[in-house]
Amino acid sequence: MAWLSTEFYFYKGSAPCRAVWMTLKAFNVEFEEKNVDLLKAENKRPWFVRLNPQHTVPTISDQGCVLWESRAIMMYLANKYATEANQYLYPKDPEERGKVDRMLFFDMGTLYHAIKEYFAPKIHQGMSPEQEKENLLKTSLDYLDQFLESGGVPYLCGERITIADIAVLASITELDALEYNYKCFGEVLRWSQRMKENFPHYKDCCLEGVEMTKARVKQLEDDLKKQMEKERKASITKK
Ligand SMILES: N[C@@H](CCC(=O)N[C@@H](CS)C(=O)NCC(=O)O)C(=O)O
Repeated sequence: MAWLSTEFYFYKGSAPCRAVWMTLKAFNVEFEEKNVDLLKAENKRPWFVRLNPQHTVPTISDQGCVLWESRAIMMYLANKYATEANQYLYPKDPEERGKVDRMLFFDMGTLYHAIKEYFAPKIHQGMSPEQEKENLLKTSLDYLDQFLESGGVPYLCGERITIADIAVLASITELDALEYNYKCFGEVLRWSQRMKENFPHYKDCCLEGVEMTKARVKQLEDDLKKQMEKERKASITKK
């Protein structure tokens, strides 16, 4: 039988991909990197759509098991690859696990959702975000701040890092990439600094992707400015 490896389809400029990448590293999973360039629409190519009809990254094919949805992949990797030494990343105890799952779902449905909604015009067109959508983002960051404050522990679910911290860190790196200032959420800022200092895979899995997004947004903003200037000149000439 042919050896089936773990393939990781990803794009470094994607926050959910960074979450899965950090998780693969945290559980010491050996994997093959399969870069899918979203800017070249490689995710829409027939071979990829056959693998994942939703054509999203991250996607993994783990010994033939194909999964997408970053947080589901993270839970799967933990279920499959955790050892005694790193089981704390996704505890088995139902109450402890429930708390981790709660944060994973908060990240998906509230925090990352708010980030995506607010920044969509900037990421896709280099346009300023809609101010009214910022309220949703601020509310989500405020919730996170309160969770951290009332928890009174260094990480989201206790004394040790879990996959919930990894997922939320990935979402926060999107705020870094979009140069959004979250300093006024003091607990979030301190927790994110703690994660960046103490989680060993942060730099390798996040920094390049953050810079990619920064450069891409700058390019889009410059293109938009040039386009607007061209239209302005054209309208003057017409008059
Ligand atoms: N909820 C999904 C979101 C995945 C997602 O939307 N990925 C984006 C990149 S950040 C993507 O693949 N976009 C391309 C597309 O939807 O065609 C997850 O967490 O994995």
